[in-house]
Amino acid sequence: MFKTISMIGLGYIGLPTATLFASRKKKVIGVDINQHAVDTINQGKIHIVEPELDMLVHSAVTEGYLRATTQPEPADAFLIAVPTPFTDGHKPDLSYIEAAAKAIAPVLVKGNLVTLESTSPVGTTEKLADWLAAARPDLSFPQQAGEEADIQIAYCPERVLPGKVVHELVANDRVIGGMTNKAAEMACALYKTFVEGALVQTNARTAEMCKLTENSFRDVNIAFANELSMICDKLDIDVWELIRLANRHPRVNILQPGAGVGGHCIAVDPWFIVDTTPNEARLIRTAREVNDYKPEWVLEKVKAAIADCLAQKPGSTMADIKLACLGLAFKPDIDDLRESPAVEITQHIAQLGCQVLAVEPNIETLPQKLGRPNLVLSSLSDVLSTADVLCVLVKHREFVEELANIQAHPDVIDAVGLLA
Ligand code: SAJ
Repeated sequence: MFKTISMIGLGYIGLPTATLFASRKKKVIGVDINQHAVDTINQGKIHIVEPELDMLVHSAVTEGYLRATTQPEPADAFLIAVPTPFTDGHKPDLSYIEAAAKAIAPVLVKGNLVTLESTSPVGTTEKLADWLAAARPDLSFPQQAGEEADIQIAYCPERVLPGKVVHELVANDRVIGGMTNKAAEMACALYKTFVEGALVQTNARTAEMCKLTENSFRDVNIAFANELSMICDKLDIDVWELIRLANRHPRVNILQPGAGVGGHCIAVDPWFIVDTTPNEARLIRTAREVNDYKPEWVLEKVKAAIADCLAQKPGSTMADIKLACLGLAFKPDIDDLRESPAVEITQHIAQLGCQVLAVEPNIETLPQKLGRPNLVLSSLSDVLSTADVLCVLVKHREFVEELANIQAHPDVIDAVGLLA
């Protein structure tokens, strides 16, 4: 049914998905507005970091199954995996989806399937259908012709973990939300090309809500752990021991407190629910607020430690204090610093005026936004002997391996339970 597949958006989800179709010998046309990404992919290389992906892209391109371009071309199925960020005030920004709809509309033909993969507020698939219908009055769409529509439309969210994308794209179950039954059937047939997990059919609105629910579930549970960490600090109780003990109950499974919630999904998606149903989504909103507050709370701990250092060294100034931040990534063992609470905390510490030594084993140079004279990238061994205070912000493997040495340091703020 699907000889040619077009993927609109070749980012963290679009490129691996396009490549898996190509690896199953489908002709795949990848479309992206980023010329650099298009050129890199056409050379058989990748512009993002994801294990296994480089080899897969290289063979897909050299064998002629995957090709990237900036202009959409006709295909049997179109998948849209473009960003859905939020604007100020936590309002979802659907402009990338709208632009993708306008870009593919001219090349649609009767019999095509369009599936949206981007995490989206409930009702977005219907909006996509409206944008397409407005651009192509000569074709019929599900909101007009239902099962008989010329173009069928479905919502099929991804649920893969960065760092394990290739494996999880193949292995995870997938929710397939059709605007019609026919759309769901067609989308199932499409994803069966490479998905080994179950393909579970529902309607588009439920599938949209399902994606938001999964990430909100995790956010609410992390917020519970973060709130416990702040309560326990007040009560002088070791939260890590507390959670270990509570989790011995057969029906209790508390997640881990940290420096805050980062990444592009869990800290964003719950706002899409809050935005649509602000009066009802009270717990989901509060969880977001608790998690967003956690970096500020860690910063207060750092300020108190610096004040202690200054008190112990009479005559010293802020510029004399050396503070090491262990970890910058948004979670352990990845190099991704975007939307990272550790970066946010490190920036604020640097603004205090002390010398900041950032230790991030997964990067070679500091990103531009961290470029300040009093902030340098250092090695763990250096900071162990030179820093006045260590602040552990991410539980990277390299820090766990050096646990004994970190533990031996006289002044450690541990936001992630490394020492627990
Ligand atoms: N975190 C904690 N404590 C924990 C677990 C996580 O503080 O116990 C923090 C992490 O340090 C990180 C943030 O939460 O800053 C998010 O990390 P994560 O590993 O929970 O999730 P992501 O953002 O890498 O990926 C999530 C996943 N969703 C769920 O687990 C429900 C993934 O399956 C989704 O596909 C992805 O969002 C997405 O694209 O939506």
